[in-house]
Amino acid sequence: MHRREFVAAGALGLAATARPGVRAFGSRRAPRPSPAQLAWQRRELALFLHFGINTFTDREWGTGTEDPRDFNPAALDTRQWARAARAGGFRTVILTAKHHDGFCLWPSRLTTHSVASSPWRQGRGDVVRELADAARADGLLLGLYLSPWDRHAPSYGSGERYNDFYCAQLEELLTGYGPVAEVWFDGANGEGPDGRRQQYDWPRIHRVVRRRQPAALIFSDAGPDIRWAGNERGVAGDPNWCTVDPAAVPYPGASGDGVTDALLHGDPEGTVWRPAESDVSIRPGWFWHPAEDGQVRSADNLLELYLTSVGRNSGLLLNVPPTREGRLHATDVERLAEFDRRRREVFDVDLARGGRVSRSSVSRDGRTIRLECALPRPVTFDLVSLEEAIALGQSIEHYEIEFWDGDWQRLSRGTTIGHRKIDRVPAVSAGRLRVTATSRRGAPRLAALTVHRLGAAPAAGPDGGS
Ligand code: FUL
Repeated sequence: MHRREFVAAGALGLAATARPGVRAFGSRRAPRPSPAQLAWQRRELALFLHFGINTFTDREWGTGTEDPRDFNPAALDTRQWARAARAGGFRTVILTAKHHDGFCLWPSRLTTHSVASSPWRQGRGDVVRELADAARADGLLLGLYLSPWDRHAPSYGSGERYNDFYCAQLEELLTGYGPVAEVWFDGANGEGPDGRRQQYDWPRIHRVVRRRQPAALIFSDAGPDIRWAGNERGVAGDPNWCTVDPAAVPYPGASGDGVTDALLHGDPEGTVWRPAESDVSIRPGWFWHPAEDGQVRSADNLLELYLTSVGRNSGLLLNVPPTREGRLHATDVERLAEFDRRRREVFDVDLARGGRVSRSSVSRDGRTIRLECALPRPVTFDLVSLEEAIALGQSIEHYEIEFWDGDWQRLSRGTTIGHRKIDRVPAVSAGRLRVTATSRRGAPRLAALTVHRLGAAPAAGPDGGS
């Protein structure tokens, strides 16, 4: 079904039958995305780049005692990273400016534990600068991850003193490199040199971002703008609401009853708009390890991740770690391009294109809409994708899709939709489809129904092989 026709027909159907007295959103205004959050969700894909001293020591978490002289990516080429990201269909690149080991990929004035103490470019290099330039040249947005846990900083665990240091580093990053679209925080919180745990001053940290980069979105378990999806497997919850109860995950790294569920599913009654981002690596580790060169996810496996993240109303943040040379590995680059080709093959072809809404009805209470769609010819498909017009909020809480086979047969049903909900269904041939959507919060705002052919089920193993 062509998106424009569907929106028009759906909207017409609703307008014609809207009943007086049906309040659009109950008694309070439902949370809606900011324009930046909406644009973020429509971009769908971001590329994560874990790169740093760990790349050279073959570790996942450095200790903070590493020698900066180990950092020497002889062939560093951020243009190659950007090209690979673009070729994969990614719109944003997010770099680990500093990971838990405290080594800075930019020459921070606040520490000597940085690229400035390395032999790379005779100590005059700046990976953040090179990536910012490459991203701009290729029309990509830039995101930065600044680990709050710093195993090198002597002040870590001291409270205010470390917060001063951390906020000053954040200022450097947010003032020196042009626009930053996403600032990525995790809640990692280890022990400082004297065994003390650092109390992060999150309100202050957020104020730095708001002041220096008012257009940037802040990611963490606890948002405030984008929330963690609750696991690092690329599998968002179902249902997955963009709305949350902010008290359910009060700060990044919070644990306890209900936190994972709150991250996975959001909350239909939530008072804050905070869509989920699924971070997952193309390899077993986040950083590059030569031993994992044979364990890069296949394109089909990446497509599977797309279905379980974007197809469940989440963003997909896929990590592709640069090698010791400072380039993305040829295998990873090839998989990204192949992923793009497969994704387009499946999703650029809407088999319902040219279809029209032949009948539409709205229930007496205005909460349920039913649309019957006639396709130009019977088609065979095994994926159904629904989109909700979320600019006004996410409100659909039940849907059902049926196809005509002498009578109406259920194909799929589910709860919430959001930006996008993709359901894998048994392959069927049909020329007529029917979708019913219900919302307790006012007229359901379906934006699109498209159908696609995936073919053979993608492999599910992390290496794409099993
Ligand atoms: C976590 C870190 O501990 C991992 O090393 C990785 O960076 C992941 C994306 O976030 O908090």
